[in-house]
Amino acid sequence: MYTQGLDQQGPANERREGVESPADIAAFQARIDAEEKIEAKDWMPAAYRRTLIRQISQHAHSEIIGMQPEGNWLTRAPTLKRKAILLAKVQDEAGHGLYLYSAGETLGTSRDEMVNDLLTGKAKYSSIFNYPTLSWADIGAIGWLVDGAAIMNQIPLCRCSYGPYARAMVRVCKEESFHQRQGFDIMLKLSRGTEKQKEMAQDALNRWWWPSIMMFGPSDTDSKHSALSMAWKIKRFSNDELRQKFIDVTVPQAEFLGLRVPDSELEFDTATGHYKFGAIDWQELREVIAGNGPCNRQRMARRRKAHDDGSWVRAAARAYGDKQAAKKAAA
Ligand code: FAQ
Repeated sequence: MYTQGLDQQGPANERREGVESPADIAAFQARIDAEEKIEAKDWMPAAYRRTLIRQISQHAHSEIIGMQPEGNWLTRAPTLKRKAILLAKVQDEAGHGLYLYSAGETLGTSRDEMVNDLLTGKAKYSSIFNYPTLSWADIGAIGWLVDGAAIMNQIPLCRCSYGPYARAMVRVCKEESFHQRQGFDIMLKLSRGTEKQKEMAQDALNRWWWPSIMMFGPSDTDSKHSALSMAWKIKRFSNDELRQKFIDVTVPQAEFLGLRVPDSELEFDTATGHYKFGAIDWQELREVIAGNGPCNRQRMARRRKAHDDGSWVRAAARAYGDKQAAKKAAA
C-alpha cells in the first residue's frame, strides 16, 4: 500500500546519497522540530533510516509472532462467539504485521530481507510473546494487558515523525483498542464467575503482569536508542514514562475486576499522582530478549515451519508474475 511509486528515487536523494553535511542534518532536524512529516522520498540521515527499519521491522515481527500464543486457543475458545472474536483478533494481528512490513519497505528494504532477519535470529520481536498461554484466562490477560500496553506505546507512534509509520499506526491503534476491550470483557466475565473462574483470572494476571510491564523495554538509563529516537520524534515518550502511564491506568482496572496486582510494593503516591511499584526483574527481560524465555525456541521453530510450508505459494506467485510479464513483453 505504501510502496507504490517508490521504485524511483527522487533527484534530491540521488544527488546526496551517502553525503551527510552539517547543513543537511540541521535542515532535517529543523523539519522534525517544526513537526513536519518525513516522507519516503525525502532526504533523511542514514541513522534515522536504520533506526526506523529496525523498529518497524521488529514491530512487524512482533505482530506476526504474536499470533501464536492466542492462536493456541482458537480451537478451545469456550463459545462459538468467543472463537469468532478471537479468530478476528488473530487475523487483525496478521494485518498489522503486513502494514508494518509495507511501511518498512518504504525505507528501501524488502519484506524478504526483513523476514530473513527474523528467521536467522538477527532481528528481535517483543519479549512478551515468549510466554505460554496456559488457560483461557490468559487470552483475557493478553487482550487486557498486552494489547493495553501495546496501545499505550502505539498511540504516540501515530504522531511519529515518519509519515508512513505514523499513518499505519492510526488503524492499528483503532483495532488494538477493540482487542483490549475484548480482553477486559473476558477478564470481567471470569472475575464475576465461579470461584474457579476467578482463580483462573487471578492466576493469569499473576503470570502476565510483570512480562507486560517489561514490554516497554529497558529503563531509560539503559535504553540505548531512546535519546536519538526522541530527538527525531520517532518516540514521543521514554520507556519509563510509558510504563508508568500503563501502570497508572491499569491498576484501577484490576481493582474494578476485584483482582490483586502481584506487586506487594504497589502503592498510590498522592504527592505525585502516580503508583509506586516494585523492582522489575531486568535479568528476566535480558534472558527473554537473548532467546532464553520459556517459549522462544518453540515460537521460532513454528515461524520457520510456517515460512517453509508457504514456499510453494511464493513460488506460484513468482511464476504467475513472470508469466504475466512475459505476456506483456510479447504483446
Ligand atoms: N522485547 O534502546 P531500547 C503488540 C530491545 S506489538 C524485545 O529501549 P527502542 C501487538 C530493543 O529492540 C508489541 N526486545 O530500544 C500485539 C533494542 O534492541 P536492538 C511490539 C526489546 O527501540 C498484541 C534493545 O532492547 N511493539 O504487542 C524489548 O528505543 C497482542 C534496547 O532497547 C513494538 O514493537 C522488548 N520488550 O525501544 C500483537 C512497538 N524492549 O534493536 C499480538 C514499537 C527493548 O538494538 C497480540 N517499538 N528491546 O537490537 C518501540 O516502541 C520500541 O522499539 C521499544 C524499544 C519501546 C519496544
